[in-house]
Amino acid sequence: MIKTLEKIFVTQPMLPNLETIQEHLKEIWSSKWLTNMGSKHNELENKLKDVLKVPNVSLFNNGTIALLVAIKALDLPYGSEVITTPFTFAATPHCISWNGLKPVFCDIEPETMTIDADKIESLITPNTSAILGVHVYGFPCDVERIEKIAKKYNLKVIYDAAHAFTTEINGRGIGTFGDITMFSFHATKLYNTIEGGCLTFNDPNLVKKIYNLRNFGIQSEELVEEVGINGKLNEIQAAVGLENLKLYKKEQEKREIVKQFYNENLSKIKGIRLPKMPDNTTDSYQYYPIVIEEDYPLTRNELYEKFKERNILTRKYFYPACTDYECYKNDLAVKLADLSVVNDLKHKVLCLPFYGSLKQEELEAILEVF
Ligand code: T4K
Repeated sequence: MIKTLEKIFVTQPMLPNLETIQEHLKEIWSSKWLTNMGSKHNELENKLKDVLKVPNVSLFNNGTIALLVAIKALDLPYGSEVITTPFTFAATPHCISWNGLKPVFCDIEPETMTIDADKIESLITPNTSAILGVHVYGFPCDVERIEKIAKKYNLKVIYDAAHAFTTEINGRGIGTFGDITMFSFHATKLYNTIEGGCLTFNDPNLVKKIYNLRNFGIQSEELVEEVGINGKLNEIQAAVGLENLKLYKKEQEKREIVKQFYNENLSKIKGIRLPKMPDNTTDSYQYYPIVIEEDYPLTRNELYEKFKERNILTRKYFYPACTDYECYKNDLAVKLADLSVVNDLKHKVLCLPFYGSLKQEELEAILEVF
């Protein structure tokens, strides 16, 4: 008998103990310093360098503004083309467009669902200035191949690591690849500051540039050097971030148990494919995507509806693909592009509920739906 449960969401935020936040609030209230690179903000920025294994971290008020600034900081020629993936959240191509650049959409790999490095070169033109890869669901892009292509054609590389908090390749922090990497700390992310995000980068010359761009381009009281924006993270959110830094490993451990439960049970079901993380890579535990193949008795949409009837709210990340959006679909390059893998997988991927506080009876109920 299938039970109807309380709603089960695709994710639930990790929340610090309320008393610890109240302590932070008292300190913030008495200091009267609420934002603009305060002490909690700076402490968090420093701590994140170790957590992410990167030399430079710049905190932001959300991942989207961080990505906008990352692209802006690289001074790409206005109107030039940035090769990216359509299998991502809207923020990725929109940040390219908001910078006055053109997103050129490349197909994805069937296993990692990241940008297909084999198909990038055929999209390069004299007008290409950068590659923007997304480590979707925490699966890493083929960073080595992308670096080689970028070197050969003198292109910048930006990574959207919104889903890849603490992912490492051979022990190296994912935020050290490419010119600049963006992480999101939105409430739906494993590690959150309610809203927030950061940029990581190796080049010390970018420190001042990114600092200025995040703060209206202001260098000092009487000097404005850049066309900047307001990307600052406030002290209350930084406090949430500091407390969540103490909790994220435990949350990852709990998600590992959920992952093992799913892996064990779903690998036995014909027609359900479990995409595999490359061997040398650590999981960020952000999402648990499955692929509903043709030999499963239901389509992905039918399975999604069946879950919904039972109050289990899975998500079709990323359907529609960005190339289906009204603002991109009529572009001639999109109409002519080979996007066969994206156009197949966008109908097949489903993200299952994935968070540490999922109870055993909820996991059993999820399994019963298959
Ligand atoms: N690049 C990529 C690849 C991204 O995935 C994202 C964001 C970005 C860039 C941009 O980063 P940010 O600017 O957001 O930092 C959510 C998030 O809003 C978005 O951050 C995220 N990607 C995207 C994949 O997912 P929705 O529209 O699915 O969110 P929503 O409100 O439907 O939430 C999903 C579920 O999470 C809810 O059903 C319940 C749960 N939830 C959500 C919130 C907001 C909670 O339990 N508590 C909450 O406070 O976009």
